[in-house]
Amino acid sequence: MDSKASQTGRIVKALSGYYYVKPLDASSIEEPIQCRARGIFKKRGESPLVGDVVEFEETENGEGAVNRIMPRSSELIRPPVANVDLAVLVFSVTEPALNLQLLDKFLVHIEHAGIEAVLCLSKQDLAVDSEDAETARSAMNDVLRIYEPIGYQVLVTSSRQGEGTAALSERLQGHLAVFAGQSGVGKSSLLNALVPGLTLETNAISNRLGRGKHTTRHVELIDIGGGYVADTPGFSQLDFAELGIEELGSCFREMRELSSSCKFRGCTHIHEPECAVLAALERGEIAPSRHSNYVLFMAEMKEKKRRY
Ligand SMILES: Nc1nc2c(ncn2[C@@H]2O[C@H](COP(=O)(O)OP(=O)(O)OP(=O)(O)O)[C@@H](O)[C@H]2O)c(=O)[nH]1
Ligand SMILES: [Mg+2]
Ligand SMILES: [Zn+2]
Repeated sequence: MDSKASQTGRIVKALSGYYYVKPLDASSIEEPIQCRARGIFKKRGESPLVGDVVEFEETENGEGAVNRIMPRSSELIRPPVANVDLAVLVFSVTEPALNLQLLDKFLVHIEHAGIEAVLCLSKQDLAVDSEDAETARSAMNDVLRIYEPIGYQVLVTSSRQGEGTAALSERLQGHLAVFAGQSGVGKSSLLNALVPGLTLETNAISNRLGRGKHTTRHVELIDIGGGYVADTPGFSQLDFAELGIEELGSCFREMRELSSSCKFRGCTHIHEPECAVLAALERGEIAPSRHSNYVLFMAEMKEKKRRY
């Protein structure tokens, strides 16, 4: 084939100024081509992202050059990945302990980005057999009880025992998914369980800090055969920088649906009379933890606004 011919591929990794591009028709085991980005991008203030579909051509010595970035369907800032269409929020049933506040924060970001979400409860084996088995089981049941009724799919997995990994793999088909979650919840371990022969580095939680130390350091797309997954160091510093206060309510999907029935337009669902959300909360149709996290995030956002 003419080495100058333009090809279409996907950036699967970015490292030290290089972009690693896999031709769209390549098999899942094929090595990506190491490419430089054309100077034109820098001039335009654009920069290729992992996940981008690009036009590239092969240059000398097996390397290539990225010529054009195709329009993106979505763009995450942290982690920096383009074209993500599914977020798998990974939370371990214990080690580290399940944190509903963090889970709701992730969901706010994902709803805001307009990306589909699946909740993955990892380390299920620890809910059967560990010192914290009882706490882990109750955390697991809470998640199923709160999130399934509002339309989030919940998958329970154990990388250690292979439980639920086939179902997860099936869910990922045809998607570019991002695995997000606190350090140490088992994101890389899950990917290793999904892809035969894959050996991403994993690490035990630092006991002293009670949390992981981000074993995974850069963003990379893993070809799972029929889909891509971005293993990421987690959404490390989640804040609400990109979100307007008036948008928060719409990021809680059960509240979004009810808000058109509130008496006041722009109702904050905190103190207003004839608020459909507060009424549903009263009737036990909205989980108290969801509403209280909403109130908390609202306060956090107001506080931030005051400080700047
Ligand atoms: N019991 C049990 N332990 C697990 C399971 N999956 C992962 N672990 C352990 O949890 C620890 C953290 O796993 P990782 O896969 O490195 O976690 P991570 O989410 O990729 O962490 P970062 O890369 O730091 O964000 C390791 O010690 C794993 O052996 C599981 O299904 N069951
Ligand atoms: Mg990892
Ligand atoms: Zn309201």
